[in-house]
Amino acid sequence: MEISGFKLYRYALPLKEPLLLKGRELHRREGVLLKLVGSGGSTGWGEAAPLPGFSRESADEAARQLRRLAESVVGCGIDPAGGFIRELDRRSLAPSVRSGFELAAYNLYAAASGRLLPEVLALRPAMTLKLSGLISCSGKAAISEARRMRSGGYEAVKLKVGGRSVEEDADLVRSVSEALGGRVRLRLDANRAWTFEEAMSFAHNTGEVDYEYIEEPLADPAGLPGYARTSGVPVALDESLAGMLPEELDKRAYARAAVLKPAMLGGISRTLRMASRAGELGISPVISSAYESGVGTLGLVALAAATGGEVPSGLDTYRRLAGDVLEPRLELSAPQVNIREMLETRREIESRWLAALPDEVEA
Ligand code: OSB
Ligand code: MG
Repeated sequence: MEISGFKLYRYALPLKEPLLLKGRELHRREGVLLKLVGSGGSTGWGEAAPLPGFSRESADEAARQLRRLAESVVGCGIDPAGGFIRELDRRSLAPSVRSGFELAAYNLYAAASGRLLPEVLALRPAMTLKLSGLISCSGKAAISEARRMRSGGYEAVKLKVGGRSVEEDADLVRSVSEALGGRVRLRLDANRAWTFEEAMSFAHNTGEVDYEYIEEPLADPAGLPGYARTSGVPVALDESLAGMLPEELDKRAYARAAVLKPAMLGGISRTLRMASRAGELGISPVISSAYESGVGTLGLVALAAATGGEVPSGLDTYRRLAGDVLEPRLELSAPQVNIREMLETRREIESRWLAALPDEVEA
């Protein structure tokens, strides 16, 4: 069986509230969907959704690259291990494009071989998945979110810091930690907001708070090993992993966790290699989302299943979408997911949010 055709769509999804990302406000989530069609009639969907403030490529650029790539694989065999995933290494593709294409290709292969996506990604994928909750607000709202997640049974909750003064952040971390009540692991994410001195001051101000790790505390990541050593704070890598080869993780064994986002790393195969290298080094691999639609999020569910499902994955960005391209929407509002049930649910692509990109028009 071979790839016999493809179709590209742009989507724009409404958000429950505007997203604040590295100082910009995002009012709609935009991206590109790719549908690959196999000669036997199977289809595979993928999503390229560069995130403003995090990705270098625009959605327009992603659509252009995705079209060129899809055109070049028409007529090729559909087994991803059979060549064309490796072939992708020879092209310079934006990470979200490679990610979206690989997802469509693996989905097509899974559909044509009558298997679920996690089953083509791993020999023995997990069939239940743990999720972490995400708190991106402040003050009373953050405390009540923390209480809700605690009583909902979450094992891990992530709180965004770095957007306030260091003292305010430390106060918020303390009160969220109290609201979580000791049994829920607290993860923090500063998104490179601090100087070394600010990060040290944060460490001193939260000395008595027990948290699992803090992602990317430093504006200058060169200081991370020194910071981890002198402060004793458990550090996780996220932005630092963009463009990194799995072998390069070896020099970063000081890290407690690696936050793995295929849209930033460049796809499923790289994310799988990164996760297994991290595991070998004692770095906890955390599959995480970046406000993907349901199509991309299902890919993340499959990846998390393929990498074990035990480390709570950060997929709570899905909750921020007020509409989705999948109908029915994914059910991700509990701390545990039954993967088989989720993946075997029949879903349609909701055309309301889509615009087809006609072949003759440059995207
Ligand atoms: O820094 O981890 C980040 C989402 C989009 C872009 C960057 C980040 C995120 C998240 C994902 O926080 C949610 C999670 O990790 O739980
Ligand atoms: Mg992060």
